[in-house]
Amino acid sequence: MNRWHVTKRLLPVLAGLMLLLSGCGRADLSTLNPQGPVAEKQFDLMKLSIGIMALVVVVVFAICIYVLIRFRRRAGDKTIPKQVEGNHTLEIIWTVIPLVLLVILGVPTIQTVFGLAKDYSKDANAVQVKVTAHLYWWEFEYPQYGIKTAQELVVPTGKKIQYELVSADVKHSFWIPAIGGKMDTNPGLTNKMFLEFPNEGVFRGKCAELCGPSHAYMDFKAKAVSQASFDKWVAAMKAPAVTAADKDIAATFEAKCLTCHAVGEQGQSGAPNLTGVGGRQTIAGILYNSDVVSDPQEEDKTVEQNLKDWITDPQKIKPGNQMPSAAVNELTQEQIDGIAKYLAGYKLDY
Ligand code: HEC
Ligand SMILES: [Cu+2]
Repeated sequence: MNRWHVTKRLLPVLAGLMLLLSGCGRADLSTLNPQGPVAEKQFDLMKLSIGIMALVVVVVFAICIYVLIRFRRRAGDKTIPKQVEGNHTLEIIWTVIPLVLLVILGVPTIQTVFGLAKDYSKDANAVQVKVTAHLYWWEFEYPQYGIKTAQELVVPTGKKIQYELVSADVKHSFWIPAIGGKMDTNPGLTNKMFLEFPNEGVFRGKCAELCGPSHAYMDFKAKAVSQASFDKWVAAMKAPAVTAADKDIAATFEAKCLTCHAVGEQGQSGAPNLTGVGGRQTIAGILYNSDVVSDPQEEDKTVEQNLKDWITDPQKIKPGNQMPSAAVNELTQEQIDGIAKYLAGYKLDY
């Protein structure tokens, strides 16, 4: 096969790769399109290290190719080339250059790493959030306000958000690619990190540590809103819980669901707090609600339908998660529909 043939075959592969990579850079998802100062600093480090590595590769390959061609053995040449073993000048050159490169790489890296490790937990202006990772959902507690939510982390723009990160079970990792991270969550050990959200918007969060069969579905959203909206949200979270209008549905919900879940102040919290769940972008972090957000890349179902699907068979959607199916919970179709309708209408105004 001649060279042109090989190139011709590689072209579609390269074109495909380009197409694939052009998907990178989504402002709500990508480290390559940072949306906050922390992610920006991390991106700067990536650019610096990739730049240095690329430079080394180019220079080394260029010298290598030049030497291969320029000093190749020509026909009839029997001489032995000049030997450079133990040449001090050369040895100093190839020791000093990597040393300089490492210093260029190391100084900003250490500066950034220590800068990003700053602790704002005593800063009265910072918003404190305690993150607890569970198989396969995220709990967000705001100790300053005495509220807890799940799957959708609501934060005000322009403030330092200081996180305390732990896990309730196995090791997970908290990551909002466009904003910053990632940081492991461990059982029994608290990690700290701060992030900043200069712009309003909804950013996608991920678990970045293989934690079980539904690891890839362990998504959450970080919703950055204005300070006024945030205050409204806090007040709405603290308001008395809204119960189902239908008495039977309210009783079923209390008996079958509030054993694990909480709405408002009632119930326990071994499961996501469901206060205002109907207004969240997703159910369980992955089922997009078409009436709250329209995302052409995701399946388009209304929040009520997503709730029905989830309550009916959560194991089908997130294998291995801790919520029992409707069959195990002994719910009739009528009860499922009633509860889904109630929760879909449970929205917070902020
Ligand atoms: C044994 C405890 C348990 C019971 C009982 C239970 N759930 Fe759950 N539920 C969970 C857990 C755990 C999750 C988180 C699953 C995950 O995402 O990994 C969850 C998730 C959910 C979610 C998604 C929440 C979100 O933030 O997106 C909804 C909605 C929900 N449950 C509704 C119900 C309803 C309605 C009932 C009663 C019919 C119920 N659950 C009964 C444990 C329970
Ligand atoms: Cu995880």
